Amino acid sequence: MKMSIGASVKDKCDPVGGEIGDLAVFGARPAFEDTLHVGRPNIGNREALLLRINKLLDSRWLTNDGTYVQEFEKRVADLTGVKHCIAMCNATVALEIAIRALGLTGEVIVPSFTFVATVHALQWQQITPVFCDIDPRTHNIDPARIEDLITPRTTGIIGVHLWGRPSAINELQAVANRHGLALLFDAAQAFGCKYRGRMIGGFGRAEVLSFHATKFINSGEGGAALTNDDDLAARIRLMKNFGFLGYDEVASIGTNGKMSELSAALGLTNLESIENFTQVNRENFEVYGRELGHLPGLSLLRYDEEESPNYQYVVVEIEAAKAGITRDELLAVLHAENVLARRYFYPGVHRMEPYRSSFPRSGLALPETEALASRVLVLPTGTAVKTADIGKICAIIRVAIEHGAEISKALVSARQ
Ligand code: T4K
Repeated sequence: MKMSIGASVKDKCDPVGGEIGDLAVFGARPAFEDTLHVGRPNIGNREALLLRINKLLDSRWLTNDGTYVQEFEKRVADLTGVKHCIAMCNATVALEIAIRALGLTGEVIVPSFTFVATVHALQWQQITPVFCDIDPRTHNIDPARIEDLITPRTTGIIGVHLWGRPSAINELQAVANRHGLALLFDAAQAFGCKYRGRMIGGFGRAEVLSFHATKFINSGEGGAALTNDDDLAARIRLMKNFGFLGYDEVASIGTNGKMSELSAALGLTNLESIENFTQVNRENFEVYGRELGHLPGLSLLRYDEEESPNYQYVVVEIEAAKAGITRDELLAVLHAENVLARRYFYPGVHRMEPYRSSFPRSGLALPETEALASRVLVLPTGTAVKTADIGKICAIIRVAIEHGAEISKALVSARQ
């Protein structure tokens, strides 16, 4: 009996012998009534959170280095084994403050294949970002390409631990040492992860974490700078609180980068569920791995257990020539089914403003970044996504690839 894609994908998750007319992108009913997102927040124990919020309201102390922020900083410092954790309102401000406290000026080398905030944090301080290409195997900055980019104006390097997978830290540190450059890590996605047996947080001069709603552990909005350097920590602490040393005494320029007590309450509560979040993420990842393992032209980015991954991102690369369908066509198929997969970090920061206008030719030196930006797709995971949903998502992807050429042709003619 011939089964249609609609029946198989949408009801049975078994797309044998389907017809492309049953896909929502061609007008059929979407597989999901409610949209599935990348980055639905992981939520810990509600009662524990409400208890904390009640105490907070009773205390009438809502921000400015309250007890929850202090406790959150201590927990994060203990967990990462780093001497100082300075919690802040988000990772973007934490990056800006760390960059300023490190005294970076002139030019700083940074990957373009990252969330735009990494680069904006430099530009915001009037520092010129110098884009470095990535290693296509790791998606992280390629240390072998850095020395060619160093000029007399270069003061630092920012490595990003993308998807929670650590950068080539030793190699980056060696380049930084050779040239007297400060090394800073954007560890926004890497909370809980390790590099060669040591927790992310204590590498380089400082590392910055994000606790945004979409992150593995969230505090709604939130971030932190981590460092083992006492002086740097003191400068960062001052800067995130207007430069105040005490009542009426301002020691330096500063801003308002403080984390609120409400955010810290959420962060502390979610931290208590860290093992559960990791387990759910890992199980989701394994289901994706089993279901998508052997599709032509699709490869799933793997994690190394030794690096204690948080599995917060399920990242696939689509090679159109083998899959028969482009990444963007697959994205259109998924979006029509209400699966809001994302093209992180398309098209690369160098193709976003103001960088596109300032450095119109930078793409020429970023072939790996440009190629990768056209291949990557990030799929929904986290505690809000059910195993059955993942089965359905994978069934849609299987159908899309099994009928890749046909779907591609139909989409092209629909556009004409
Ligand atoms: N460096 C790196 C490497 C980063 O990845 C990030 C943040 C930063 C620095 C800066 O950190 P923060 O300053 O934000 O602390 C999201 C996040 O907003 C962003 O934090 C994150 N990286 C980036 C990878 O993803 P967008 O532009 O994709 O969209 P957004 O925030 O609207 O959320 C994505 C999806 O999540 C939506 O489809 C809906 C869902 N969502 C979102 C929120 C906020 C929810 O379901 N509930 C929510 O509360 O950036």
